[in-house]
Amino acid sequence: MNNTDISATLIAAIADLQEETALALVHQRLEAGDDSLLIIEDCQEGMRQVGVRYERNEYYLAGLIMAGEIFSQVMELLQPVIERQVSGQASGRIVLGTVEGDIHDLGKNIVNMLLSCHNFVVHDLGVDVAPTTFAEQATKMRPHLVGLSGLLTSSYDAMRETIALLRSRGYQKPIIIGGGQLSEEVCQYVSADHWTTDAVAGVVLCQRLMAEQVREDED
Ligand code: B12
Repeated sequence: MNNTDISATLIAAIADLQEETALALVHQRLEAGDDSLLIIEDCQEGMRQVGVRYERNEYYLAGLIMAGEIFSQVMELLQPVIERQVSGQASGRIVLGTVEGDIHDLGKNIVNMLLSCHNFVVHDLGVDVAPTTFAEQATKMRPHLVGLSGLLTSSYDAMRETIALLRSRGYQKPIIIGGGQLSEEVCQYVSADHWTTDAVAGVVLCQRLMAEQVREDED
């Protein structure tokens, strides 16, 4: 199988909830020295297709749960490999969490892992985090960045409320939102500074924002 075929086969295996096939393909790609971050991208596309099938009533809640379990197992295989490969210079502190009412955490956990690999100190508040908890932790930890994750449409109001509270309590540093369904419109609606649908792009963004803060501190 060439690279395009194996990538398409992995996407299809996740979309079809074929756990054993998906895990075997991930093993195969790791053994072939394939980039772990590209493997995650393919799995993310498979998960997106699971979501589409759920919307079409081809899958029910059990399908989402199954997909979540497959993805967690894939991450168990990939995490040690990524932790060995990725490293960077000392960076800043970030408070991260999934907003109130939302329990999706697979994406947030990837962001946590990648940021930690790049020497960010990540305070992960978990899922279904109340705006007041974000605000209290931001006051206590004095992070350089705050990251909010949310995958549900209903999470946008929770993000908006969280950001309004953070700002009203005097937190002035950048706030980034992440999640597969986000857009520029959502970013504006919730008054976030930045948004992303991709963890790797999110890490690059965090590094840039940290570098800007270091430069400002030097001036
Ligand atoms: C797996 C899954 C679940 C699992 C989650 C398991 C878990 N531990 O997370 C379970 C079964 C719990 C679940 C529950 C529900 N789900 Co669900 N779920 C999904 C599914 C299929 C995949 C999500 C996922 O993990 N993707 C893979 C990860 C890696 O991608 P990601 O989260 O986008 O993260 C990436 C980036 O966005 C980014 N990122 C994420 N966060 C952050 C934060 C920062 C700071 C940064 C920088 C980057 C970043 O980095 C990640 C890696 O690149 C999606 C479909 C989809 N299109 O996303 C539906 C989906 C999100 N779910 C949906 C729904 C409706 C539900 C339920 C309401 C179903 C129900 N009837 O109960 C509940 C809600 C529960 C709740 N209160 O939160 C809908 C939401 C629709 C909407 N518009 O609101 C979706 C879109 C499915 C669909 N198309 O209808 N779900």
